[in-house]
Amino acid sequence: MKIDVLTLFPEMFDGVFGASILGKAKEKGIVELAAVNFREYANNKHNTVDDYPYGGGGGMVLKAEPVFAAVEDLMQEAAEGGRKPRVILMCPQGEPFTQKKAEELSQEEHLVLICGHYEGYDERIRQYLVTDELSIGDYVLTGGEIPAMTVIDSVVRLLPGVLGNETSAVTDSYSTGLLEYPHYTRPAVFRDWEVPEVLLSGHHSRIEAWRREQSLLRTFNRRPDLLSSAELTEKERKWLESLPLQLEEEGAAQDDGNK
Ligand code: 9D3
Repeated sequence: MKIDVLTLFPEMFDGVFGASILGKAKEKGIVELAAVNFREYANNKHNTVDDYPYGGGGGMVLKAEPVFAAVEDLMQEAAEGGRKPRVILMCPQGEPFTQKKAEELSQEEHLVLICGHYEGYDERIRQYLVTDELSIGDYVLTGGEIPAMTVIDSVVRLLPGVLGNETSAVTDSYSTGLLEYPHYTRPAVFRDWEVPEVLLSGHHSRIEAWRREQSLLRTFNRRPDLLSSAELTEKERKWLESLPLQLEEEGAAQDDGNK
């Protein structure tokens, strides 16, 4: 896979592209990552990439020309296979980025991500160049670079050969759509705080039942929005419907599960 990022701040990507899993994926030749300064494609004397909005108002608008020139140049460079890249605009108005979208993008050969720091992009970039618009969530950042890093990180870890077996992306797809249960390791008592008795019991079916219940409670308390698409048994659904709000996760399980 080839991933190009168009940005006015390519140096922001130096650390992220070089370190850890992404750095290794690059070394292994699984992914080619490049941060490209699209100011290099400005066709005017002062290398300007933005201009005042038609119709007036505050803020600057990113011009169409340098973005089209940069994307078209990158398309030609990577066009050997004849496949068109996904051209992804990082913007607050974009579709919310999800794991499903990461899986979809991980099937592509070439991604181009466009990052801006502007009040807006010339609308013709959206209309005639971009294939996807993505936001990473409902909070305001200073630009699209950190969102682009988020998308790249989540896509690259899905590429075959990037993760080891223990942390394999395949394990993700075994996931239940629920939040994870609590984990504990040694010592069994730390500052008077004990590990739940059931985990020390060696009773595998009871441990499994406790973990399932903890996952359900945690999801119920923290992310009830996930429950509608989680894989639940009829019994589990009925049990969740019977719960009061803000049930204590650990205590509730001990009261409910171990008696
Ligand atoms: C007043 C209008 N603002 C939109 C909410 C202007 C604006 C603020 C911040 C325009 C761009 C930005 C910079 N953010 C991004 O480019 C961005 C972003 C984000 O801020 N949050 C979550 N996802 C994304 S993707 C790109």
